[in-house]
Amino acid sequence: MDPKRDLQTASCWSPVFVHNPHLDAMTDDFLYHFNLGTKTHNLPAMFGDVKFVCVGGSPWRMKDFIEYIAAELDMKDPKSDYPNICVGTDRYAMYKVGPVLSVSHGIGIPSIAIMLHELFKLLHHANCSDVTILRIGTSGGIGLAPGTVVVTKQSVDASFQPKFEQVILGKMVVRNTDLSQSLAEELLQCSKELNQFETVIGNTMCTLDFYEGQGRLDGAFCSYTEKDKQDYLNKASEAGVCNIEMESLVFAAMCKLSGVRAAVVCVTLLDRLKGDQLSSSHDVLQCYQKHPQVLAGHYIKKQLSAKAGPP
Ligand code: R2B
Ligand code: URA
Repeated sequence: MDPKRDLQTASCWSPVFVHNPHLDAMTDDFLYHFNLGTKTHNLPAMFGDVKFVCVGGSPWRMKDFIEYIAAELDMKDPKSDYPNICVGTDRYAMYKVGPVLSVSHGIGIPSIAIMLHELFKLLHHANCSDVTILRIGTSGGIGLAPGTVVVTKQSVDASFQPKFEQVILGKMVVRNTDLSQSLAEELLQCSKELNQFETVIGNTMCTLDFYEGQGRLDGAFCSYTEKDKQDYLNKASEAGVCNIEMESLVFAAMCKLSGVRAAVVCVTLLDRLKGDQLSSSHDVLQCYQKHPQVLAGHYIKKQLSAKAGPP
């Protein structure tokens, strides 16, 4: 690997960047969808020690994750039920234990993009440094056994292109979706150490919709055949796509802009070559959804013990 292409691995002090000159002129900044603000909250005191941020679609799953990581890090507080830090809003949920922050992002690019704008400002206002961010989520797999975890090599759009396009002031802006390759390799190594479930590194296709956008045959509308669907998914597979989800493009683009090391770790809930419906039992799906949490937990524990040095 060319070290110049993976500058995020540099071990020097690395802040969370925001690139917005207008912020300097603001005397206070209210993060509306978190219901947190620089005037109303002491953000450095609340969040200054954050080193790992895990984000995922569902608020329940992110609460589940904070309970899991608290137990893994021996930081469980018998008196605390891990209150949602974003009280007074039901847009996103946020939980914290020690250096780990767990935040929900809802479904789709617009939802996660809004959350990430406010998250990066929060980390910036809190003077956080050397932050790693993981999206721990779910996806549909292509030719993989359900339960397999895919660590994203590159996030691609529905035409298999590694770019995130957004209209800003009426003009198309194209952003790079590179993720840290070294972090992806470290996560793969963690999975080998755990030896609990299959993990692969591959491309992840990010779509704007769960049904027609992912070539499903079971939406309210569909104008293509089963063969058209199979041809499309096979083309995606030939382009290196291992799984399909709905947030990784903007996640990768925004993490790159803010200079934080980032990875996308999604479990596959079904094999899309075999079907479209998520009809496995609740227990089976719950079990699959634990896989990214377990992998993130192992990675975080390993990083913290490496930092603490030998006992
Ligand atoms: C995976 O699962 C959700 C859709 O069910 C979406 O947020 C995603 O990326
Ligand atoms: N999430 C998706 O976006 N697609 C799937 O098929 C499963 C989960």
